[in-house]
Amino acid sequence: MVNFEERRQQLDESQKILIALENKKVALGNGIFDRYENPVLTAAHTPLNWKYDFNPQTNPFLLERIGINATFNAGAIKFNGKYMLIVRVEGTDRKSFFAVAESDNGIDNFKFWAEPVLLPENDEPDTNVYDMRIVAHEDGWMYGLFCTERKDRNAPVHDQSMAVAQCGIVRTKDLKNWERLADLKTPSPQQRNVVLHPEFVNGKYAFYTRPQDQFIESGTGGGIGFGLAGSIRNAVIEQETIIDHKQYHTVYEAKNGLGPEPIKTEKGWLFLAHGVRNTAAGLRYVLYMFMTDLEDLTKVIYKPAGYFLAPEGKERVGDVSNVVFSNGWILDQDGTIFIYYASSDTRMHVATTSLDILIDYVMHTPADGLRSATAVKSILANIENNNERSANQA
Ligand code: M1P
Repeated sequence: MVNFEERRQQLDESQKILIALENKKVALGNGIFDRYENPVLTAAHTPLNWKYDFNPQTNPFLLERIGINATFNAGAIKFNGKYMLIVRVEGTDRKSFFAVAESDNGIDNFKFWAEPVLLPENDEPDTNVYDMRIVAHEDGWMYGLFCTERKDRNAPVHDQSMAVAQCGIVRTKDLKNWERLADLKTPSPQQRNVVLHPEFVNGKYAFYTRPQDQFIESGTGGGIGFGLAGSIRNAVIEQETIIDHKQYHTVYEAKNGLGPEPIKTEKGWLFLAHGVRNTAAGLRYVLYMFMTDLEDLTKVIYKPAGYFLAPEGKERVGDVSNVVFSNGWILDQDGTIFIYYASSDTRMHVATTSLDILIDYVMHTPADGLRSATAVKSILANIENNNERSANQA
């Protein structure tokens, strides 16, 4: 017979140890960012109170009654001096929902708030909600843009997987009370990875979109789009302009999508996005960066070749393996940037860097010449520079 109290204490103790774990930088990275030894959030970090009925009468074996499968794709924001993650928590029933977790230093000791977010619904209820980008807009609200997924009404009876993804919008002042606004309307039949620009553009709300023909395949759509809406309560984008296209033989060949909201720098707006390509082993998701003009947000002015961050080691394995995905980062006043990314749709990690380093990275990393020969020429130019420098020093 199970010793109820003993088991409860063991569960409590093991979770306390997990949450208290100190996170250390992995030594000698590529100089562009630092990885950390431990994930910042896993399914095991979710409160035991969500999962266990602690009444010995109704749960004499102290069984887990509600299973949590994964914690990933978190939006991020600094609020009241704390690093807040609005996490996509996924139950064992495949339903995702949002929950807030906070940390004092952004690196470790992330702790979930006592209750998950019960998101208000519109007339047509969401079947699944995920991947919130939380943005402090200059209008004074924090907006959460997320994917709302519902069954495709036109799906034939034999197909139970056809879905329609659209962008849901909520806003809050305290991350506790959420006001649901109308879903975003765009010309595209499918939308995921929609992000609100933090400033007004020509007096309008500006959005980054990702038009797609189908739920998974981008089809004739794809690319990171940009559009304006006069209202945020009933946001309608009449016209989407693609600012960053998917492209043959790149890491964003199959599709791409914006990550968190862009960061304003003196050189331009800095973007973190994900790129997807297909392989014999399935889709591979990596992160890449680019910068747009300060005045013309649709004009990409710098774009380093290839990926910025790709799944490594244990990150490569999970529910959807070979995936990294980021929809949250935080810029501190001292210029430190905390990049929150999920690996393989399973757990959350942090990488740290600085604004100066990322600006240097986007401006001075060679662009993709789109051919093997141009890749070799970049290396040869680098060797020549190094040789010249060595010769001058001799
Ligand atoms: O499974 C990888 C990712 O797939 C989707 O991203 P995208 O719309 O760019 O293909 C999303 O479902 C995302 O949540 C998930 O991490």
